[in-house]
Amino acid sequence: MTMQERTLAGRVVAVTGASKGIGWAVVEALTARGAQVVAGARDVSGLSRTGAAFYPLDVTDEASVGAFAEAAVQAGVDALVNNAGVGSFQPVEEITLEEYRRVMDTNVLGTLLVTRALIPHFRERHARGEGSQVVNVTSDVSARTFATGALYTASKYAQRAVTQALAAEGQGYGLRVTEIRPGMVDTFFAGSVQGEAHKAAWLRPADVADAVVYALTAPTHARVDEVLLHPVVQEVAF
Ligand code: NJP
Repeated sequence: MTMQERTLAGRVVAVTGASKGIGWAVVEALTARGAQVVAGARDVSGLSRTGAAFYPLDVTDEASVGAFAEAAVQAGVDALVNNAGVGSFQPVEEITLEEYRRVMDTNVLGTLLVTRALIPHFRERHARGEGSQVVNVTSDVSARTFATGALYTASKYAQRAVTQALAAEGQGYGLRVTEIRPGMVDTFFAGSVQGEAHKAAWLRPADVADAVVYALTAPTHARVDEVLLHPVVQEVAF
């Protein structure tokens, strides 16, 4: 099956961090293949795309997550893409409490809150004989670390742990869980600007979106547990 043949017609997918970078590319890729997308980010002003409905969402805020989940359930969501995330890089001695909370709350608590809010719905789907999917965009560094990476990789190791535990639990209620681990991607990540010259050889957001499409269109007897992808200019590491 080529990527073009991987249709998502009839599918309803909730995407977090959907306003730019990888999340926006996921919205484009999913709607292009016929999915209905429930898209959330803190600032969704001015965003529109045929097939997508945009909602203000702060994944660190339980009430905001509740409203987003309600919209997703109303739409008949069958898959969730936890993509919202922030990057932050500094030596251990410079990590502030405020920055710790911002990064851990967004990357770990955010994943937990949005997922938790949809599990009752996914269980109901299972009771009706329908499966569901969760795709978590973590990082190539969700299982290795480096100098200045303490805070970010702590959050991504934790997000990977949540992903793997969810996969084990979800097997009991028809949930297939995928971890997407991208290396360097040209986005607005960690305060950078998309399109900067030094990122020309990095992955494009669409490359990561293709991996999300791959996971979501896998045949129902197959579970894509993990996808690790890097630009060829990045060192080989696992
Ligand atoms: O970053 P960026 P990416 N609640 O900054 C949203 C991982 N990753 O696309 O809320 C809800 O262009 C934000 O919107 P807004 C990374 O860890 C990347 O690169 O309005 N949404 C925007 O839509 C992350 O998990 C690289 O500010 C929140 C989006 O998230 C994922 O890829 C490498 C939010 C961020 O767009 C997407 O990041 C890697 C909140 N509280 C892993 N806070 C890379 N780019 O190189 C932020 O290994 N957002």
